Amino acid sequence: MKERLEQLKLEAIEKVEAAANLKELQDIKVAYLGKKGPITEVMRGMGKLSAEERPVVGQIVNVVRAEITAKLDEMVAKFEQAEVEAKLREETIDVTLPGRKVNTGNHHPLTAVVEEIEDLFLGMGFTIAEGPEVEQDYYNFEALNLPKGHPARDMQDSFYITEDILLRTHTSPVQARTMGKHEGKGPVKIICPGSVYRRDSDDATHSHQFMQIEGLLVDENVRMSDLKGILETFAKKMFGEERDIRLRPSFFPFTEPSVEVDISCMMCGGSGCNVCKKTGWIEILGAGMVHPNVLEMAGFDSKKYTGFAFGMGAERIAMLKYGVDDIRHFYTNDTRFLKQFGRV
Ligand code: 2U9
Repeated sequence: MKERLEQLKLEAIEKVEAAANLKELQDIKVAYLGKKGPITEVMRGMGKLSAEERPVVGQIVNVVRAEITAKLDEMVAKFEQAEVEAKLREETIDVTLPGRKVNTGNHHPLTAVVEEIEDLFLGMGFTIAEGPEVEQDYYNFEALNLPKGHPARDMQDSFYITEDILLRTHTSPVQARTMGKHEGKGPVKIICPGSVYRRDSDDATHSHQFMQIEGLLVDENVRMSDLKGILETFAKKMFGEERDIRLRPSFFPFTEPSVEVDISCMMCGGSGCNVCKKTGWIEILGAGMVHPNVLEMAGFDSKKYTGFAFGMGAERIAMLKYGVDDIRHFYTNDTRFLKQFGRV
């Protein structure tokens, strides 16, 4: 029996040492030390031994069990340690790795330009006025000296919703509404940014929806020279101090006299290039002195009050400022285009 136990011990220890993982160790433990194992079987047979033999064999069984258990514990500890080490290796943080890029996003170039223009005029004492994009015919046309039948309010150019309601074709109705609220008392000094809608075919320079920024100053003694000074300041701040402006006669129903305003070419400095079509000048906006009819319709005494107004397309300004060659880039949301502008 003693030899049998010795044999079992050696066999078990050999298997424990050859085990490849914790699962195999557990199986060996059950196989040798479990209730159905050979050692338990030996212990069961001890009843048949003599009184002298029993404590001797019992002692040997205890030693064999203890040695197998010790070997098992040693190997379990080894595997557990190896497992911990592997896990630590796997979860090691390489503090020298570069961090993940955080996408912060940026303003849409059009938003950036509109905000820049707003800031510029706020700095010159203007306030921002807004109004509805779905507008009454009266404010969009009539109040701006464009009576029914006037060629400039051609049905072809406007999105009508009913006979009297349309999508505004310019932000001028905001000025008309604001003047009405002043009840004939100046000053009115506002800029009106916002979306406008025209039944145009979209191409590189036209869009059926675009952003306008218009301005209006109505007070006593407002002169054309005030308009020129304000627009010159705007042009220099927006396109560089070395820019000049020039005013060319034009016609708008709501202003008299009316002008178109050119800026000296920011590409060639005025010597002539492809951008300015060899003229040295680029048109950036329209303007004029508010027509007396418009003042009167808004409740202002045109003998006491005069005013100037101007209007520009924000896309055109952004295209000139950033060298964008197609207005549709602003609406197609191609991130390759939008990302170029960074946080402006
Ligand atoms: C009131 C009185 C007068 C606004 C004006 C222009 C000239 C003008 C165009 C520029 C390019 C429109 O976006 S565009 O196509 N605008 O040329 N706008 S004066 O005059 C007003 C507005 C409101 C009560």
